[in-house]
Amino acid sequence: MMLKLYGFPSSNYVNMVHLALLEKGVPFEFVLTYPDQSPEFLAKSPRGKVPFMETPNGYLNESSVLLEYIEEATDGVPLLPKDPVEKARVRALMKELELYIELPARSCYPEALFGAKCPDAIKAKARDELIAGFATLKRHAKFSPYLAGDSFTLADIVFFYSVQFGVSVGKKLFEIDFLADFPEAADLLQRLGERPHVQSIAAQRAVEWPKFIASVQAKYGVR
Ligand SMILES: N[C@@H](CCC(=O)N[C@@H](CS)C(=O)NCC(=O)O)C(=O)O
Repeated sequence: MMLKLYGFPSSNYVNMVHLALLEKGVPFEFVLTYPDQSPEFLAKSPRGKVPFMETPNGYLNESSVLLEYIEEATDGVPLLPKDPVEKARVRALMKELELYIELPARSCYPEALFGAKCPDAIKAKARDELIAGFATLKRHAKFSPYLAGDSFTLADIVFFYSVQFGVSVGKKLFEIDFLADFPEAADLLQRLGERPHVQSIAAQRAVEWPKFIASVQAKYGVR
């Protein structure tokens, strides 16, 4: 059975897993799916979220777990180093990006994307966390020339989606340009953006994006 990835193209988390499959050259099927809380959906993805995957041995969920599963269970271009310490270093970067950039940015995403008001206390917390998150990345990432060293890894995939999101939240909500004094990150974003698979995912996202924004606006009662 071919692996199936369930999700929609406007989701950063879905795109990370989608990009890993494409970069590895693993055969898979993309099944356009929007999250919901129905019993049928929750039986496949227990928190009602995408992405999730169907494997020959059942369903799996959580993007970081899917990235690791794809790496371990399939052939193709390796996206993690073999050496346990080097591998742990890549995983540390992935975790820092998720916990300290993606998640704080996400806490304010309705305001960042379409102006629904985010409570001030949450905004203040997100601002502090994002500042610390970008400082962490600056300290830890190698940019030589990829995030964790000389080869493209899963950390570059998480970096590409989470950092762009963090930068856009910084600009829209806090008037902070997190790339202004971080040319290495700006340069890596640009180089990653030129990869053909990144561009094909971006093209699919661009088609769906207006519809996605309209649906979340409806959900938040904006406009
Ligand atoms: N921790 C999850 C987060 C996934 C996530 O938040 N997905 C969003 C789409 S970008 C979703 O399905 N949201 C629906 C919901 O929260 O009800 C992961 O890494 O897979």
